[in-house]
Amino acid sequence: MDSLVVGPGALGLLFAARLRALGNVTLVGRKSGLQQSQVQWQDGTLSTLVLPQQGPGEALPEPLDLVLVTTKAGDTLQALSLLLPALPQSVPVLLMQNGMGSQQTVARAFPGHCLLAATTTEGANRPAPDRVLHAGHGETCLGPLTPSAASLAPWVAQKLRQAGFYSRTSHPIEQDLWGKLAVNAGINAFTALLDCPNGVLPEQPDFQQRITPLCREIAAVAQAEGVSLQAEALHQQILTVCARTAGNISSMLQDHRAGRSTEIDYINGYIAQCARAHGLAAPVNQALFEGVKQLHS
Ligand code: KPL
Repeated sequence: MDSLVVGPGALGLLFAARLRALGNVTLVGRKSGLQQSQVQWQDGTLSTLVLPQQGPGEALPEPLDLVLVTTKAGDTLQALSLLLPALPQSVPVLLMQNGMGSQQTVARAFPGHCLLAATTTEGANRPAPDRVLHAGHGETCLGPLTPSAASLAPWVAQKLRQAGFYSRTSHPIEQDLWGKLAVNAGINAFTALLDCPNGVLPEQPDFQQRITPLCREIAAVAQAEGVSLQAEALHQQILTVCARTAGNISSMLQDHRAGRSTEIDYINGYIAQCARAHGLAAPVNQALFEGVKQLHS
């Protein structure tokens, strides 16, 4: 059975390359033209990925058993608005975006579809447009967003395992999405504002001054959303991720440097918006959100 990967960035190409071993894979991107890509695995093996490419408005290949969506959070609804009306509602659609808010918007727009969300720590980067590097093995957690997806979640996790990704189901997936959101909220905006790799962040006075109140805000908002998250544990986790990914340029800093719009609306912006909905104050999240918006303007 065939898969469709929407959003041929580094992560999309990485998953496409592994799924290719299980069946045909078609890539859907805004711009076509990528004929082939070299995928280099962690063990140094290099393989050439040649996939059919199509634009979002074209007819879908058949039969499809999985749609994987790796678009930027801000592009997801628009990309799926063109695709989902043409897709049988029973085909599982796995959303893999940074932050939160975009997955819930898609689920509200297409409640009859079999929608799942995932968070992954697989590392991929793209040193050149036609080159993808599997930078580090991670874990992919996935779970249902719409009721019809609940029974298919184990099957999707198994398919990803067969493709070579360590993956498991999680219910409710919101707990895992919040866990990743909270870590990104403590790293990404700071790296964009301070223009530094993740590993340099803990030495920065601005980060040192704001990280404790930021973690408290995030934990309070998470709790109001029914998610259990401890401020001190989060602080520790952020420092651990900074150390583990010391040389990384965060996705937000990469977007900013490349002049692309960032995912700040779905990270600190999402937390600030949830805080308002619960009548809570989130001044540090709000300041980081506004700071990154200003960078862009
Ligand atoms: O997920 C990330 C990102 O850059 O978006 C972190 C964890 C910060 C690693 O760079």
